[in-house]
Amino acid sequence: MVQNSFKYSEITPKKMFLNRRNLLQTGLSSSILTISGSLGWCNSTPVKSEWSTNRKPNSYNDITSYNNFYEFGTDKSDPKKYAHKLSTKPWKVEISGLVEKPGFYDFGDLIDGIVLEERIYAFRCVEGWSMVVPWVGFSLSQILKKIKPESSAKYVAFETLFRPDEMFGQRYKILDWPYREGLTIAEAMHPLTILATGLYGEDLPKQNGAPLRLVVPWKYGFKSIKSIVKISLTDKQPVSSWNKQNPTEYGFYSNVNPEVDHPRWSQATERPIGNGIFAKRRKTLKFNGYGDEVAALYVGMDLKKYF
Ligand SMILES: Nc1nc2c(c(=O)[nH]1)N[C@H]1C(S)=C(S)[C@@H](COP(=O)(O)O)O[C@H]1N2
Ligand SMILES: [Mo]
Repeated sequence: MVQNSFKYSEITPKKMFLNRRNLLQTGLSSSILTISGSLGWCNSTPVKSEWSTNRKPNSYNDITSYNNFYEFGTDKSDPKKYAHKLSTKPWKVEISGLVEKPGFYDFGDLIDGIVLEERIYAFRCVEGWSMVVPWVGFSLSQILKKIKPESSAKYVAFETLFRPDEMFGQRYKILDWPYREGLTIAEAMHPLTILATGLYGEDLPKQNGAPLRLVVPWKYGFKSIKSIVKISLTDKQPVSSWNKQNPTEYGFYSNVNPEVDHPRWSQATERPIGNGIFAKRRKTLKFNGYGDEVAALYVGMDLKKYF
């Protein structure tokens, strides 16, 4: 295993401590610790992946207490208060559509063998706020390789679970539930597109979309769908919940673009969360600063039309 990577079972420092103590108690410590040492136990803190930004991450508190997760209410403080009601064990993900290996995968089986990385990404919400988040995750392309899309597949569609007894927001017609999102195959295969399973080196808190959520850093935050239970490959453009709700305000592509304003507000600048309400706004960068990596995906497209 390479040095700057670590596996799902190894990311929680608490868990590692307990494992070691168990080993010590059984008296098998020396031999097993030697083996596991070579598997990276001593490298529990991942170094930045090559795709990470140099910008300073927001605090754990900022990232986990200022959220959009309408299934748990529309206030930024609601998800932290109510997301604990969601049960995430067991967790199955349905893989369907134009793939060679469809099925209901247990979360653990789906990510089995995949090496997790820390990806520090800029994150820009369509409402005008932004954060920097140290995600733990892996390129979505790794899952796609496992499930083998057929050549006719042109898009990847995602769905959040529908469970109104645990997610009280789903009892109200705020959106046409379940929350849905989609990407083109090229976007989904891009190495910057990740499925996150954690942040700050720990399992994903429920308010941030446990146990598995999408993160597409050059797009507005609403594309980064949380608590995914279904991934399907299609030949038609999938439903995107906000696009369906209000197509004149939210496009399918939703690339961060300071040159294309939202009909009701400018997208030229953003408010970084965490520095107080009077903090200086930042200029929003095209593709959220990831233009060198992703602009090639949209060559020849009119981004005012395909917003
Ligand atoms: N299922 C689901 N996913 C969702 C949302 C939601 O309401 N439901 N909100 C989106 C929006 S608008 C944003 S900005 C991000 C917020 O992610 P964060 O709370 O981890 O910062 O989640 C996105 N994913
Ligand atoms: Mo958002």
